[in-house]
Amino acid sequence: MFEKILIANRGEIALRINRACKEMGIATVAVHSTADADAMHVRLADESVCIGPPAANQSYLNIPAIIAACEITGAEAIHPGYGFLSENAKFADIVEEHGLTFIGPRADHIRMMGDKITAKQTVKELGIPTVPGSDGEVSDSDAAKIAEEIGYPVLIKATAGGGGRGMKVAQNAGELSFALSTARNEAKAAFGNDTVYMEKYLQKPRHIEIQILADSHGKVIHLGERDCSLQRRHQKVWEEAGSPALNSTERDEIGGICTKALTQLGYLGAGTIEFLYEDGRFYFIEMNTRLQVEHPVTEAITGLDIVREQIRIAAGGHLEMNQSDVVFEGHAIECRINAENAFTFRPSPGQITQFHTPGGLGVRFDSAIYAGYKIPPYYDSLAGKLIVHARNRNECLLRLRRALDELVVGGIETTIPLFQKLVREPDIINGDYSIHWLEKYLAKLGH
Ligand code: MV4
Repeated sequence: MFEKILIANRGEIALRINRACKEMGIATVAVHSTADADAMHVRLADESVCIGPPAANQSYLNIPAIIAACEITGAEAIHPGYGFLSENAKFADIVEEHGLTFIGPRADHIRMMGDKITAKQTVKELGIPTVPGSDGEVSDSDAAKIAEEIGYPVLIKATAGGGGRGMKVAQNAGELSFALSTARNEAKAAFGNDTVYMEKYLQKPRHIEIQILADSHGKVIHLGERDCSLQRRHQKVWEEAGSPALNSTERDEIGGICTKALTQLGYLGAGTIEFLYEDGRFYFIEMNTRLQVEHPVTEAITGLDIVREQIRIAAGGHLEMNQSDVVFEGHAIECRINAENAFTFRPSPGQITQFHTPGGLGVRFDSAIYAGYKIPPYYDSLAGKLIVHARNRNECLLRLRRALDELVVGGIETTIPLFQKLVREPDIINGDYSIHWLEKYLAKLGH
């Protein structure tokens, strides 16, 4: 096992990784920008190294500085968390070239899943269901013919995309050439690559993703699904495990398809296969080759520590459990407490004047903020995650109401008032929502 790990991240996820390391007897190194000198992740790690000025591209994305921090401190492995360098295949290669271990998938798999056309073709060949569409790249000249074959509405997506950028719907043949050119222009501007592909546009799906763990000895297991349909502008707001829409037969079936596919692929580490789910059918959209923000809801219902498993896998260890040892108990919901206005989502960085976290049975609060801490304006606005677990979904919602009432974050605006309303909405209580529900709801409120 590693003796010392460098955590190449900040905020709540750096604390989450630090906790797993401490429980495994592993020493930790924090890295930080000059804006984060008084951040909690720096205080809790055994050692810390300043790696640059506030701007992320000069600090948390500064590969030479992070490699140098490993060499100075003698850290043997790097956990990248999520965001920043976590899905950067070049970084994973550089880490390994320096004789260090990247705690994550192999660089080739990160690269493969980063290209959405390659990802889709690969998983399709491995038996994962995909959205009907163009077989790979679509040219301006074939587009109309392919669209007629699959039927309108169609969606144009960028191969370098993800997270919704460079995506355009064409409702009919008349809208096709405009959708193609705007998708290409956006993709070129955002990613320097104007390659696009086409899919049938699913009108009212849910977003359901499967959590996978794979060790270096060929064992792959799934930890069930998370329903992340409540999003605004491709930012998840509320996540649940399990999905209110799935039964255990459907869960076992899609989980089995995913584990079989990733076994054949020789995948390593934690991964998430994202699907759209509509009318009882799953359609692959993307695979994430990292630890995800919403991993705690899966931990709550399985009792597993996903970060601990990532570290054990990276050190060459065996997964301790078989699929039959994974038992799903109860229901979990996560609310993302952002430093933002609850209804406009306008960022609200600044000083935390009051802070009180909820507690009690089935309540977890993952956060790096503290009373007196000043949230800097340079990074994302996630200030904390409230995760609630109970024996069933109804009890989970009641517990969530109670926990939200205990939570106090003063001095800045947060998304807490939004969750106070959501837990009282009939559609939410009934689990009756698609990927468009939250934006429609906010529009109805006048935002
Ligand atoms: C789609 C879709 C409908 N049909 N693909 C958005 C981000 C990217 N990961 C995939 N996305 C979508 N792909 C087809 N064929 C609708 C979306 C989509 C979406 C997906 C998940 C969660 C929220 C979303 C919000 C708008 C659109």
